[in-house]
Amino acid sequence: MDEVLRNWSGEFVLTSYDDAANATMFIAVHSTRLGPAAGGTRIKTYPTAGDALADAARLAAAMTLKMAVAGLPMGGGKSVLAVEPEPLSPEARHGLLRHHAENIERLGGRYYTGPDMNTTAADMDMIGEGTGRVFGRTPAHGGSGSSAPDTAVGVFHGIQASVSHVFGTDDVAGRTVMVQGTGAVGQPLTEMLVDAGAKVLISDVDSDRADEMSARLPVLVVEPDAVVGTECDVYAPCAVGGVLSPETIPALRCRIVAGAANNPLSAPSDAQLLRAADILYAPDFVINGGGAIHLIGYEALGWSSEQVQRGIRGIGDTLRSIYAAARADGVTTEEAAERLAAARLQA
Ligand code: NAD
Ligand code: PPY
Repeated sequence: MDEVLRNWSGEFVLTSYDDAANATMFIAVHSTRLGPAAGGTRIKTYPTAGDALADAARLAAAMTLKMAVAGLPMGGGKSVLAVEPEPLSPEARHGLLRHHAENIERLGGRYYTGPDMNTTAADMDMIGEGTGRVFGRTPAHGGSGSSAPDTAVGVFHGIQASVSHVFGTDDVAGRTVMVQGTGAVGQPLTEMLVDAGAKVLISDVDSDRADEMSARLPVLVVEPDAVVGTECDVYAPCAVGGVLSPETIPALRCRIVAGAANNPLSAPSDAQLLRAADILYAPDFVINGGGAIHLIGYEALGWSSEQVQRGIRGIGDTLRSIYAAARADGVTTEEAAERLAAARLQA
């Protein structure tokens, strides 16, 4: 844990333990430079508490970049509730989320939460019983509902911008796209790609999900362990992080990586490996910003749906300028995106 904190550029971490749920709780606040920190609450099982802290710290840092690049007046934070492998009872989950709400209140407005992996709008309603500092509640509880469909819209614009950079036209018709993970983001993304005439391959470790999609859409199902070696124009990781590593990058048979997954690089140096392999990489904190634009736009800035959609379309334009800057400066797209974020953070 000390190594994680020594190498982290963030402001502070609140830690606590929930006895009833047997859960170690972290709220990592990376930066409040542009406004109060915001970022989702992830419920997950980790090998050690140190791994959970490392995940929270890295995800919070990515939120700082995400807000800066999207031009949102918020900083970066993330919460991780590290649970045991056994499923939580509904009572223990409710108690854990209420405890989390108390911790958010203790931070006095320096951190706002929202949904992330394994948390839903209904979970945000429970957090909302104890704090108003929560985005993404159900509309019945005054929130803007799930941000996942708008995250998918942003990824779709990002795929178009990436295809345009590599192939000279942003038309995805006839392009082969591999969507890894057909969950809350992967499903609507697959539907948009099919509507636009792309050849879509899907994969999910939950085979029922993949089968349900292939029964109603013209898509082909790929086994989870075959995703990396599958030939395609665009690989869209929309499941877990860490899928791009020194082990997987040499096996990729795609021209573009552009998907929703947070932290798909196993380490920052993987961006260099992708560049050397002539694979265009859409930085995660740029292409998956649609959810943050939805949550902050509707709930903190009072935007109309036109304003939110304009913001989400901007993801494509931002990626185009990042790709142009990376080419002009001879750096990775990750480096070009980080420079854009740094300029906004210093302004
Ligand atoms: P989700 O939990 O709804 O869906 C993830 C899907 O991936 C599930 O169906 C799961 O079975 C599948 N999966 C897990 N491991 C897999 C593997 N190895 N191979 C194939 N499938 C696998 O999550 P989501 O909300 O769709 O989010 C997807 C990713 O996008 C996550 O990394 C999340 O952090 C990121 N993200 C989501 C949002 C949002 O608005 N939901 C915003 C920004 C980033
Ligand atoms: C993410 O986009 O990665 C999130 O964590 C979702 C989010 C965005 C903005 C505020 C709260 C949660």
